[in-house]
Amino acid sequence: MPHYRLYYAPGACSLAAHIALEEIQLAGLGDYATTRLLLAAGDQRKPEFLAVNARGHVPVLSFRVDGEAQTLTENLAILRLLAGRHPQAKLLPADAVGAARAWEWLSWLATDVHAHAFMQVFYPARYAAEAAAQAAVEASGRALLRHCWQDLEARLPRQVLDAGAGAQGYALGAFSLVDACLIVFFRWARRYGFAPQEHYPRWTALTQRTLARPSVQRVFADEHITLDDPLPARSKPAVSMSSFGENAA
Ligand SMILES: N[C@@H](CCC(=O)N[C@@H](CS)C(=O)NCC(=O)O)C(=O)O
Repeated sequence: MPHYRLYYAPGACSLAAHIALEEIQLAGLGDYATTRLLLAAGDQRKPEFLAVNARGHVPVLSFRVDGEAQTLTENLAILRLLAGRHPQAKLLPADAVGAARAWEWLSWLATDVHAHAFMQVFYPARYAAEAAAQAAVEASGRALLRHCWQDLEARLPRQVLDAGAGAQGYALGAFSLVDACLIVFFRWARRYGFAPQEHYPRWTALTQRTLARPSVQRVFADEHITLDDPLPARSKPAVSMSSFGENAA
């Protein structure tokens, strides 16, 4: 049975891979252990983690293929590996069009939403040196995110609102990696004051359905997170372009 190790930070984008691994484990298809990093404490920049991923990012997945150790970085690559190695876990639609729809969502979330918009809100000091310019960067990220949330809500199918939709009440009908990612962004949106629960009924209903899954319950307990965790105060003011990681997800 395949065995994995996931390097993760609580509530970070690694949460989607954590949920995928738990789905695989609950289905009896593989097992995993975790190494926890605290981004606010700078664990991602410590030599022992940089030896695992020189980019200083979670998630990282380690596993063996034919006895040989492999280390895989990048969220989408990790999700792709887990879905491809464990088709019985049904983490992606089996048909080509359905799978492409999933990647349409996943790539948009990883690029436009995470790498482009959210990074400006998380780390304005990486984009500008002066406090006023940093405030403008953050405001730009927030405006982009509001647009993303409207786009996201409009693209979710109406049936996610049906209380009786059950196992077909997810973003693509059946549960998939898309839902595992959407709950990460819903939690971030709450923490950063976008109040998605007040403005986006489809995304909220979908999140509640995803949250009720045994895999998600277990992972949230394991990471010691909830949907309602408040944002901790920044440990340092965002004043330096070399100030990385002070405002983690
Ligand atoms: N391109 C990477 C980005 C991963 C990433 O940004 N991870 C964040 C957590 S959500 C991180 O580790 N941040 C630490 C830092 O930037 O110092 C991926 O998609 O996996």
